[in-house]
Amino acid sequence: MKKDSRIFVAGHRGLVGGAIVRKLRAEGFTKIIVRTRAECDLENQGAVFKLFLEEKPEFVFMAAAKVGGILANKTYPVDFIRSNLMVQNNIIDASFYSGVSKLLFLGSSCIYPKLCPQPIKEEYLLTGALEPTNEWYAIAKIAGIKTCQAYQAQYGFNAISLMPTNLYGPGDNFDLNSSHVLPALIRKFHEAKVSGVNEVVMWGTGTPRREFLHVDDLASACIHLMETYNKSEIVNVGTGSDITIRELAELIKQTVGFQGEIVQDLTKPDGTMQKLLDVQKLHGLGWKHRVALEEGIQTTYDWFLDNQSAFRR
Ligand code: GFB
Repeated sequence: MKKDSRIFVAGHRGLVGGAIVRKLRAEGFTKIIVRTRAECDLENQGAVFKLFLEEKPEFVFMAAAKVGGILANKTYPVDFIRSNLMVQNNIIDASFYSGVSKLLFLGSSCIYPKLCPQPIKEEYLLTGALEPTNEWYAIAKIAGIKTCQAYQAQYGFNAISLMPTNLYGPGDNFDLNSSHVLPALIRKFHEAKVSGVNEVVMWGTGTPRREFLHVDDLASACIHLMETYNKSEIVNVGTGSDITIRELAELIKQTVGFQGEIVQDLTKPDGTMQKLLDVQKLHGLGWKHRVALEEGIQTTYDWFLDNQSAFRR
């Protein structure tokens, strides 16, 4: 990419898209194309093709997706499979037909089998059954990977696919029903602290393990691999270490300064017990994460405090 390359970031208002735009601007890229949902409904094929033919982007970061935590995925399977299939097909097709030089597609660690050796290597994809709570999203993302690989095989279109682990950071979703665990617990501990409530509810047993990558690190990896990686095989993007949900809750409790008790809601699903990514391939491509979890939780809490009016119930 040149500093004046035309770069489209799909999903720029989301956690990932926002971080990619911030990073591109910080690195001096000057022609970053973005569109709100009102300006271009990415589920509408005609609108997406019109945008691509008018704007002629050279590079595309595909950070637009219908995302959510375990409860949202379990509750709205139609939304997760249908919207993601429509959006990614429109963007991948329009990228190829409008002459984009390179597309970066973002999947997720949930594409891997529920039960597979840990840490998870890229070649474990499609070797076993998926985690039921998010198989709809996972199938959509696997279809996106395969579509990129098909365009590369049949037409030589330069489309690469990255598989990030669980993400967090500024711009995250803090809605308690649809969010992921880390932002949800930040909000729960903070609201309990300020309201004097003595208990915070943690979903499930707290025994599942999760790996957490700060979204600014992911943005850095996306730009690095957009510049350097040109194969269709998928690449995991993570930190290579994980903790239990209970340990995460204790970490967030300490960061927020909550003094009360953590109680379990066993009516909520645990989901997969572990999904630690093997990051040897990523490290071999010259990139490693920088933000430590403790530091990332603190800066994310700081961001939440500065923006919490947006999340008031
Ligand atoms: O982050 P999370 O919603 O998604 O849940 P997944 C992770 C773990 O945290 C589960 C527990 O075991 C939850 O039961 N947990 C504890 C909580 N308290 C809470 C809480 O207050 N809120 C939430 N949300 N969880 C997602 C997939 O799975 O991973 C997505 O559903 C995506 O599709 C994402 O792939 C990366 O990590 O289980």
